[in-house]
Amino acid sequence: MSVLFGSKEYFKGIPQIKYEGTGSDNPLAFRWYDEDRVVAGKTLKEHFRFACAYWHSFCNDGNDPFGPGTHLFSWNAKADPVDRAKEKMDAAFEFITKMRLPFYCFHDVDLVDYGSDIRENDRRLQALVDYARQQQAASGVKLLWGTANVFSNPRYMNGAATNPDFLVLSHAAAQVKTAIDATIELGGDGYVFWGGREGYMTLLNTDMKREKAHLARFLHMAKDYARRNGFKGTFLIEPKPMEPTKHQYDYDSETVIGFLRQWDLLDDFKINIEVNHATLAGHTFQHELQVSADAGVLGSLDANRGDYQNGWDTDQFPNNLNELTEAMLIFLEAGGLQGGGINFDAKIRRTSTDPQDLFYAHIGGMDAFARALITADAILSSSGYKQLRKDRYASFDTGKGSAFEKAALTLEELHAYAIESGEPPRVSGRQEYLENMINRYL
Ligand code: XUL
Ligand code: CO
Repeated sequence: MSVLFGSKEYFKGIPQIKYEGTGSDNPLAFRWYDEDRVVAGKTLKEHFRFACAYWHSFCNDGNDPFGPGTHLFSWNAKADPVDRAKEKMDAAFEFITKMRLPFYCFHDVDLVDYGSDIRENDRRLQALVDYARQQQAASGVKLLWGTANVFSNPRYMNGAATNPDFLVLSHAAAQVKTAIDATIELGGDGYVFWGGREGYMTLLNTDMKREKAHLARFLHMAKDYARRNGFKGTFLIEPKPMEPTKHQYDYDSETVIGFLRQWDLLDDFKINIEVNHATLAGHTFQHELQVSADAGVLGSLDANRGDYQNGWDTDQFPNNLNELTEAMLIFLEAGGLQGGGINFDAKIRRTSTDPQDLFYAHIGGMDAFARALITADAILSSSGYKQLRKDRYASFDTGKGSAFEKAALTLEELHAYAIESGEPPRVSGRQEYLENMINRYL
C-alpha cells in the first residue's frame, strides 16, 4: 500500500502505524494487529477487512446537544463545497493509509455537502466520486460500502421510505439512486440501508402496515435498479431499535430477518450488525451475531461500544476483550462475514482533541479485535469448549431424542417416555467454568 497525500499533510508527524508486538510501549503502534498473521487459515487483514467510517472521523466535529464542535478540522477551510470536500478527502486518505485500514465507508453527504437542488447534488457527488477513484487507485484502499443519508435533512423528519408523503419518499429515492451509482462506480462490496427515521414517534398518526409495505417496495426498487446496473455486491440492512425514532422498524436481526423473508428479499440482503445497536435493543452483540449467523445472513459489522451507565448510542471505540472474544467465537464458527468487513462506526470523544486521538482510537479497536480473534481461535482449537456444548445436547443424538428431531415421535409417545424414564438428572450448564475459560485464554 503506497502512501498518497494531496499537497498538504494533515496528520503531521504521525508515521504509518506498524505492528511492533506486545513488547512495544509505543502508543502509535499495533501490539496485536499483525495484518499478515495467519489465524484459522486466513490473515488478520483478510478476516477483518477493517474500514474507516468517513462520517465519524472526518465530518463529526465533536458537537453535542449542549454545545458546538471542539475538533478543529484544518480541511474545512475552502468556501466552494467541492474544493472543500476534496481537501477533506485528502485528509481522509492520508489517515486511512497511515492507519493501514484497507477499506472505508461513506454516506453521500459525508463526501460532499448537499444543498436542496438534486441535480447540483448529483454533480457534486460525481466530482467526489471521480476524485475518490483516483485516491483509491493510488493508495490501494477500497470501498467497503456506500449508503445515502436519508435521515438528517429536515425533509426526512417523518421518515424517508416510510414517510407518509410520497414526494419525500421520491426525494429519498433520488438520493439512494445516486448513492448506488457512486457505490457501483467505486467498486463497493456492499450497499447499506440504515433506516434512521424509518419508524414512528407515535402510533396515533401512523399506519404501520402501509409504511412497512412502502419500505419493502422501496428496497425492491433500489435492489432491482442496482442489479440492472451491474452491482454484484451485498445489500445490507443495519438494525437499530430506536433513536432517532421512538420505534425503528428494523428493530434487531430477528425482526429484520422476518421482514426480509416476508417480502422476499432474503436472496439479496444480509445484515450489518452494530454493537451499540444490539445493546440498545436489549441484546448482546454476541446474540445478534448468532441470530444472523444461524440464518446465513451475517453480512458485515459496525464496530463500537455503548456505555453501561446510559441508554443511548454513544458510539465509543471497542475495547471490551471479554465481549469481543465471545463475539469472535461466533464469528469464527460461522466462517466469518459474508462479503462485508468491520467498519469502525465509532467516534472519538468530544474531549479528544489531539490529531493523535483518532489514531489511538483505531489502533485500540484493531488491537482489541485481533487479540480477541487470536484468543477465540485458541479456545476453539485447544479447549473443551465445543465438545462441552455438543455434549449438552447428547440426549438428542440417539434413541428417542433423535427420533424427536426427525419428527418421528408423537406427543403421546413423549408422554409414555417421560413416565417410563422417571425424573431427569440435574445437569450443570457450567456457565462460570466457561466464563473463567475466556479469562484463562486471554
Ligand atoms: C447510526 C448508524 C449509521 C449507519 C449508516 O446509528 O449506525 O451511521 O451505520 O447510516
Ligand atoms: Co452504523
